[in-house]
Amino acid sequence: STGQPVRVGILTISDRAAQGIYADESGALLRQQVAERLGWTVAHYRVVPDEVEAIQQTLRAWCDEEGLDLILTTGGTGLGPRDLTPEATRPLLEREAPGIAEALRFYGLQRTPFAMLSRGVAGLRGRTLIINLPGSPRAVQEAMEVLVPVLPHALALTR
Ligand code: MTE
Ligand code: CU1
Repeated sequence: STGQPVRVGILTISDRAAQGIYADESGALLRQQVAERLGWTVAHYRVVPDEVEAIQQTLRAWCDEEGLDLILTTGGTGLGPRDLTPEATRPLLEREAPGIAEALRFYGLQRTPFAMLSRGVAGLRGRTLIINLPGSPRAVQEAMEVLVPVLPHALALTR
């Protein structure tokens, strides 16, 4: 471990939030949970539309230039024609961590069968751990219940 503060990026992926049609509640919730429950620094926060180029540009910059420790995305994991977050994320991962995505779906499935509709992926690009979360605030809340107890150990391994 480096002793340096953990730096996190929060990326909301939503056409409507990017257009300002509604407030980004899920991103706000993630920022709050990362700060309050994990005590980590939200170094970057951005809202982009459901477009592969915009998603990949942000992920590349935050991994390759900023060297963030963790990126949590929210939204764009479902079955809609513009749900492209997994397609944008997967080719950037150098090593997948499928157990993280499996755990999120497993926990969610015990609360709603709709959890099976999320196609989110997780893994490492360099030393940056990237995790796709579904878009709704409820799904984000449930995902953080799974992730908060595990992330400190996960990042102790990458740092
Ligand atoms: N996972 C949990 N834990 N709780 C939820 O309420 N909602 C689901 C699913 N995963 C949900 C969840 C729903 S309704 C959908 S459509 C998919 O995530 C995909 O959501 P997204 O397209 O906003 O990423
Ligand atoms: Cu849904």
